[in-house]
Amino acid sequence: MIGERKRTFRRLDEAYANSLHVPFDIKRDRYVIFSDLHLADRKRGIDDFARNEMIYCHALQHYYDTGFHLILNGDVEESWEARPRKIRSAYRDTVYEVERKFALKGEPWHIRTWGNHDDIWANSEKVRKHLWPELGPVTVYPGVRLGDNLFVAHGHQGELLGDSGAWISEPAIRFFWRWLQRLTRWTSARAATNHLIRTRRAESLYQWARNRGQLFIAGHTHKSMFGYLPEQNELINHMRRLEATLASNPNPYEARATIEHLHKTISRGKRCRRSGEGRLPCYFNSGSCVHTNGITGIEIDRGGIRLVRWSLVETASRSGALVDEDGLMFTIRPRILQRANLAEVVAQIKLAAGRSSLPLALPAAGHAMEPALEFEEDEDVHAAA
Ligand SMILES: [Mn+2]
Repeated sequence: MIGERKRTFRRLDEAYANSLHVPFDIKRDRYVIFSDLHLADRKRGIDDFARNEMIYCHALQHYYDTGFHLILNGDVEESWEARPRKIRSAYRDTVYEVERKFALKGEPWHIRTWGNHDDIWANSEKVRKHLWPELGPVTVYPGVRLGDNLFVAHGHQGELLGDSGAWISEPAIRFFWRWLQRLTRWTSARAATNHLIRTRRAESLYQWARNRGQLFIAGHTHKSMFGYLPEQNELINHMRRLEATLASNPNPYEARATIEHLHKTISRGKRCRRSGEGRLPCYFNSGSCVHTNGITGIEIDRGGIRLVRWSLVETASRSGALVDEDGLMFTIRPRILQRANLAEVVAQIKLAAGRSSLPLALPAAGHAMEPALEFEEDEDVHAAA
């Protein structure tokens, strides 16, 4: 079996080659990117989105009113935990209603990519059956390219356990794999909850972006990122903490593998620093829409790139305020967490790619991809889980 990094690179190359390519005007275009809504059926314990529903709808309406294009970058529906029909009826009049406004304007005003939790959309029949009634005739892609230097994809590609078995070529085994995952909820949101897996994932996505000379905007890890990776100190602290608690770790095998990986990453970082290579601002992550209070997303706005958070903020003004059970008044507000000049960031990435001796050739468009999941989902199996 090949390593996770190699597989990630191969999978991302495939997604890139099969992505939607949209012309991009850096000076004029406005895009907002959200991912990881994990819409389920509003049941407690499964549906973490429900608490942010109002914030999300409010934010989307704002972007619609101000002329933004919308990219929903994977894990929109939590199809491992709930049936598409139930998700649709739970959010028909709110989430889908506001998304439909973008969809009605057509591409590229509305673009969707699939992630691991909603990879049923890799199957166009399923899209037709479940999304068309809510959104009209939309297409879901493995990724989207804005111009020649910006790439948006979910970021689960090539992950050993998070890629939902799409890497298994035999349909019957793939089916069994998914069934097992549902039954045990074993790997569900694994990358999202385990900090160290998340760091490892981010590192692979970063390396791909760097090697390919792309500004890569992902989701999947639920950890928002703005053009850089965790500092060395943060990695060293994690490694030490993990080493110190190894004896009581419920997953010692994984912990040991992670320590080894962190060790390699830290030494590589030291080498980079010594050679003056530094870190390139090529990896961004929109975070998620299932934070405890609020949602995070990435705005690409007329030459700027920003990481924003929309949340409930306490207010003293009664007008337009939302009131909770305790009589506290709230309003929904966006806050810019980080911002940068997009042209400068892209120039930096291109410069580094030009200097690099790594092969930068991209696969030709139309490069063969593995077929979408063909099997019918067994809904009874899921009900039993
Ligand atoms: Mn994901």
